[in-house]
Amino acid sequence: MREELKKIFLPFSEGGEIKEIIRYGKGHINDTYRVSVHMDKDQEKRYILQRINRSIFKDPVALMDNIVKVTEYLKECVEKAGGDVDKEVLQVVHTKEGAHHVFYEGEFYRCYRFIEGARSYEIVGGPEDFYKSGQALGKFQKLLGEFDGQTLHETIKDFHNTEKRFLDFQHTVLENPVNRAVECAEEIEFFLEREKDTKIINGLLREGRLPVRVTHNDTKYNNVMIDDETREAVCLVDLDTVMPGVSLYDFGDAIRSGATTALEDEIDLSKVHFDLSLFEAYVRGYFSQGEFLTDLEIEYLPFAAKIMTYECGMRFLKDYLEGDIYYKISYPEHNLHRARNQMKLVSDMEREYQQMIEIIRKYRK
Ligand code: ADP
Ligand code: GN1
Ligand code: MG
Repeated sequence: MREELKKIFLPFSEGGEIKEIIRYGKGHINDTYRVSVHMDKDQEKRYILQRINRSIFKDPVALMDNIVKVTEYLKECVEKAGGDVDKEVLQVVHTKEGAHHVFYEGEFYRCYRFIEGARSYEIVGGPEDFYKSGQALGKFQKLLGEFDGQTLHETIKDFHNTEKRFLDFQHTVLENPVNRAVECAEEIEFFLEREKDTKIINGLLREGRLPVRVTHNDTKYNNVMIDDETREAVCLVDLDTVMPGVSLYDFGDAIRSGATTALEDEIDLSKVHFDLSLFEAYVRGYFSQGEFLTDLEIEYLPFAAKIMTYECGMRFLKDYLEGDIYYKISYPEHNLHRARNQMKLVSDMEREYQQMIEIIRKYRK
């Protein structure tokens, strides 16, 4: 255990003896650790300690302010409904001085209660699990429908502004900073030739036809905690990007990451397929939470799945073209392989678009 991490954790400590601090989870952005503390009477308490990625999150204090506001609101909702707050809400641990972070040698650290008896997965176990994940997003969006988005800061500007992301991508392609553009000409073309899709959500927003809501913005499947026993999707974690947005982003990213037959970085594309039965299960779960979307939002759900997959693939490719400065990678071509994987899913969705539309029609209230 690194002594430094122990020192960083101490202000959050609620007593007991620190037994272990290990790297935890498979997130691409922050440095996550699980802290185990031995308490009295042989009890163990666990925490998540995270170093916030400062090159991505420029204002960690504002970010934590968002998370505290949203989690306190959700906690109240869970309490009112007689739920289990230790499982169903991400809980921020404050320092003894009441701060929501520790600043140590230029870095920001925060601490959460560890959600026990549940875990997140890199790949969906089956339609029933994904159905429950759809229910969880429906519930999350419905609850946050009552939360005042005006009180939140924009933690990453233009996070799902696909139109803007496309322009940035074009710019990177032209600049070709680390000379990788030639080897990915085909991949680059794939994204460039779909330019018109990148303007659609912004167009609807500009015309005032889509409501701005409070959204999670990073609903990938490994940010959903699944209960070990009941298999309920008990909690959405990773709230760094909670801010005003469009419901379509959250539905779309959940489908992108979950309705697939392989891991996000599977290299063998013959194993990567968009899975319509998982899509259907998610839609069923999502709609089971009642009517919280407008007709136009519902109409655009298939498009949302496609455009969020496209956007994610384009972001991976851009990062590859820039020399891997954003996402954590395990080997040099990791981002390129991730991009190809998302491209395969986009192509599948384009082919199966009509079936997606029919599934939405079948389950909408
Ligand atoms: P990143 O922003 O890097 O993706 P996350 O906040 O998603 O980091 O955390 C990484 C992983 O740690 C998650 O995918 C989840 O499995 C796990 N995790 C996060 N918060 C908790 C928590 N409070 N309790 C238990 N596990 C958690
Ligand atoms: C990142 O933080 P993580 O690993 O849950 C990214 C998402 C991407 C995702 C792709 C803040 O999510 O936007 O869709 O990787 N988060 C941020 O796996 O950029
Ligand atoms: Mg995450």
